[in-house]
Amino acid sequence: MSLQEKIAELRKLALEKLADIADEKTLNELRVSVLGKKGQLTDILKGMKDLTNEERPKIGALANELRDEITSLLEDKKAVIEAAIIAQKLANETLDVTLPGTKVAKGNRHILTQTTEEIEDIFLGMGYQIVDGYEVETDYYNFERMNLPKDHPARDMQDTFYITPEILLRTHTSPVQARTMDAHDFSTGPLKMISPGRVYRRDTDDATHSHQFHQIEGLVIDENIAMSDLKGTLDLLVKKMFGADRKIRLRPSYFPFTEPSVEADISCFKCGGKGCNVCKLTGWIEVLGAGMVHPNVLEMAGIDSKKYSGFAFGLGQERIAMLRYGINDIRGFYLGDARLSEQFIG
Ligand code: FA5
Repeated sequence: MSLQEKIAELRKLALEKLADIADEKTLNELRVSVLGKKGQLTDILKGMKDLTNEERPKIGALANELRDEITSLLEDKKAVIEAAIIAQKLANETLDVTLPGTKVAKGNRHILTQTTEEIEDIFLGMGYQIVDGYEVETDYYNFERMNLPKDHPARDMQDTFYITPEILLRTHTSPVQARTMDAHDFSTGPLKMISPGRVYRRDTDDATHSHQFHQIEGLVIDENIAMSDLKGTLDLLVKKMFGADRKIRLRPSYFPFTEPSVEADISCFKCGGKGCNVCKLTGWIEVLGAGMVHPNVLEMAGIDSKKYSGFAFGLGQERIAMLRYGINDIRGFYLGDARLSEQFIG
């Protein structure tokens, strides 16, 4: 076959292949195999050395023509393939703006946070200030200033986690009472405060006890504060939180920092008062301790106990939330299971 025929044959084959190609990779392979340095055209042109001087420029011109033609066809094909890719992409990515959007999951405050904030609102409405305390406390404020000297047997009721013999994780929010009394200037008016926060105890965990839980301390000090003020305040709190029909029971109790002292129970949400595993067969769940501030506690803060009196209370938010929402195991609050919070949107 002459070189001229070989070039014509290569052209025919290249055009046939080109017609079938639909992707860039195969297109590139064709370019390399026909026009590349080691391609078929170069191979054919190796035969030029055997041509006569007259034939050589003719064949050279034919080879150049073929190179130009194939190069231009390859470029055209490349443009067609690229346009097809873009068209395909556009078709795939078509947006139907009428479709409903993907829902973004909204976060929700933990049920204990909601309970705390609700109680805060009730007391803010009665003119109380909200005070922050320290979770890491001194033995002095946690116990001694609460009328619990070092050897007092009632310390056993609130055994805790000690960091040093003098520094501990507070067992209750009551130390905030002493700190607030120290800071209060009675010439500006009565002291009315609540203080929410985390407390810690070496308690055995069960359905209603946790070694870490939340309390809200309340304290009112002024002239002529009486037990009836405490009762009225607790009554209002329970009615606002649970409704007028929920029963509250005050029973005499003992706290070294109040005299007299009471404990307040609310009728069990699960059995309605008949007795069950949640209320330990008593029909009641204890929610708070309270009483009239002990004169020793006032005097230790430099407050004249002949002139001033006050009441204080400490309630457990977990117990309040359990009663309110019928949650029957306190440990559920701390598992971090979002399904709990999702039930109580607020
Ligand atoms: C006290 O902690 C006193 N500081 C309360 C107080 C304040 C009395 C001011 C008088 C004046 P008590 O140990 O009873 O008291 O705890 C108060 C409340 O915290 C309980 O009624 C209960 O609701 C909650 N509580 C106590 N221990 C636990 C626990 N381990 N787990 C969950 N809640 C608890």
